[in-house]
Amino acid sequence: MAEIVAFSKEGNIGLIAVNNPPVNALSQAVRAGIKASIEKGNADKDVAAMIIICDGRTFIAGADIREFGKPPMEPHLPDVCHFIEDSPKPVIAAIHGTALGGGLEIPLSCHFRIALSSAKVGLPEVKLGLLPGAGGTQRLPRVAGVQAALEMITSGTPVAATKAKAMGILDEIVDGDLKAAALLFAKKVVDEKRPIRKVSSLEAKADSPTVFDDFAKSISRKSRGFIAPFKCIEAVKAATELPFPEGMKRERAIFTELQASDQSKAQRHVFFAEREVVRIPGLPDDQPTREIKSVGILGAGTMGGGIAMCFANAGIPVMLLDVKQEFIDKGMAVIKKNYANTVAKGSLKQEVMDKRLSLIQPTLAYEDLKNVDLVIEAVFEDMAIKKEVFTKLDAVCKPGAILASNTSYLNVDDIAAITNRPQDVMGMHFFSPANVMRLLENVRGAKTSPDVYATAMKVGKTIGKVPVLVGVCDGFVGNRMLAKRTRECGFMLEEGALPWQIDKVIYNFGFPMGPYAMGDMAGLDVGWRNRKAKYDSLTPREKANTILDKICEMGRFGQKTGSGFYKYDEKRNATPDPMIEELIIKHSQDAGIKRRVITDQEIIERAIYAMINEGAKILEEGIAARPLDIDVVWLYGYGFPIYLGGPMFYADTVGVKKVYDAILKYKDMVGAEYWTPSPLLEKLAKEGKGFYSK
Ligand code: T1G
Repeated sequence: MAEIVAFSKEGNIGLIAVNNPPVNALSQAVRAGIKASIEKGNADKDVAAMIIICDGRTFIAGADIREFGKPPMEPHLPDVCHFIEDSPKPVIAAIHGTALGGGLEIPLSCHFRIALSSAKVGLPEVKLGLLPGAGGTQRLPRVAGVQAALEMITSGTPVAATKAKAMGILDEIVDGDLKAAALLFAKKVVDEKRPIRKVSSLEAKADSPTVFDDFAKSISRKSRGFIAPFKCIEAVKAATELPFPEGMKRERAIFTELQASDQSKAQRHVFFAEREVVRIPGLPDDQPTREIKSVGILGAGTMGGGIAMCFANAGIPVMLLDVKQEFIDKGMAVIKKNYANTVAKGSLKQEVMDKRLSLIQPTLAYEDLKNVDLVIEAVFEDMAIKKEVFTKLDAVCKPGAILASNTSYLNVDDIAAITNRPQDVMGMHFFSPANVMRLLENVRGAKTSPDVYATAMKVGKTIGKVPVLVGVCDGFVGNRMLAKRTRECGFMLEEGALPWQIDKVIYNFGFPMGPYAMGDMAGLDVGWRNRKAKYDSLTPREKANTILDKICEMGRFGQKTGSGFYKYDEKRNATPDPMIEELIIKHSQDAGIKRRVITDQEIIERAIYAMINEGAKILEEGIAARPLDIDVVWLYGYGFPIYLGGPMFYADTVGVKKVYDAILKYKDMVGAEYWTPSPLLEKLAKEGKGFYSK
């Protein structure tokens, strides 16, 4: 087994090579190995300087996140960094790939830093609910300045090597053989007797007395609800006010506090869940999949066009089919406009837009789909139409082509049954706007073969989505749980709450918008149509809750009609509408419901715990294989706050027993048909366990 940190010599230069696949994370062995190698180099009289370099695809990608929450083991990373910086012989970091977190803190404690031009450096700890805990908040402002350090540390966004050099983080950019370039650089340092430069001996100067308050204000919107970004600012501020050793103590204190916080535990959970979710329990990691070299998309509407863009963006040719030329023209115009907007914003080059557009081939003929490897149908949500389309696809498409429906709730098994290839049929449910939202619910039918849904998971990753494998039921995972939140919010309107109160509570919980503002944005007619489609399956109380019907019957469909639950000015700014308040109050009177004060806490419990209970049922039924699948659906499809980790992780944070007790309370208050605890949730509560208990 190759050494995890190997020390060797090339002439009078000591080479410290880290080899800890897959990303050279700073496990205890790596930390100890680096420290031991520095000792060895300093003890060797023939060594004049040392280089820290990494094998594999990237320089160190940070502390080993898997070690968090476990008893910390020496040597601690800050001490390793001090040890490097205190080396009497020059130490040079040679960076390739992505030097992230502790992977940049190590170079910052070195005396010189060089990188390949293709490299990136960053401090993404804030995305884990942390801050750089090995001197990053103290050294980065000393080399790059306070403003740049604040931006890098609170955003967590890596910077390209060229920009990092301009910021003063890197001393040299090299190309080709990094090791050879590093040896050359080291020899220069030695021959020119360049003095040892300790970053900690530099001064971090605040650009203005209000720079920290101003910066906190500037991120308040995008960092709403998060704790770590504002703690990062505190730590950088300390670098300008305290001597280095005290600043390090301040950084360590804040890091320790954040590491123990619920938010960081949730964000670390999300980091791993997003990677684990593509692994299908029961299928081998090397499960064979089908090659997808070209795709057919049926329906050039909003969804079809967005899906077509996803594949074109990944360089996969698309045949975009619709039944009328005018639909094709409209769809292509929307795609062009979307790309043009991105080009105008400067985040896409014109030639890339042109390339992507050239990959989307519009057509009116099913015949043009005969050679594609995958078809995704995104036509009207009507079973009869879907069956007609799949009958045609079954006749035209080559054997082995995968036929997928983008349906958001129709039964995929019924669609598959209309074809002669049910094993090749499944659902691929994108979320609108499909070219933006990262969630993809891959719906495996009863007869879908494993290599088909394994292919869909792989394709999902290829087009930059976060794919989750789900089973067939009404609404799959996301919309099935959303329906419970919608129901409870609708009941609370009848019982005493108003739309703007509910929206405010759900917004403050951490969602981007409350349900009523969201409905107004999506169009109330969509929800109204769904309600009518499912009317027969509703309970008497759900049927009698006609608040949405009354609003829609007035033609108030939301933003697009100037009013819905809210009224909108010409800039679509929403204001509560007294007329809606009167309508709701009259509805309660007519329904004989005595209105009462509904607390914010009750709104959270009834909206979120109803979803958690449904999530537990989804797990019992095997519609989702793991709680992390449900969390990922809600994090990436519905904007569930990342710092709460998703509904099932949040249930564990609150305590499943507490959730269970609340469900029993609402069972009495609202009724057993809505609030009977799932057997799984009851079992976990009684055993004092959580959904993630080992
Ligand atoms: N620790 C442990 N495992 C890690 C890891 C890490 N830092 N980074 C990645 N992995 C695993 C990952 O789970 C996956 O495992 C495999 O490596 C490939 O990752 C004190 C406290 C580096 C850009 O936040 O951003 O330093 O699923 O699929 O798409 O200040 O990984 O194969 O079993 O993501 O090529 C700060 C996190 C840590 C960087 C590569 N560093 N990693 O992306 O591969 S905190 C980070 C990434 C810290 C100090 C603080 C990405 C990547 P598996 P992958 P990728």
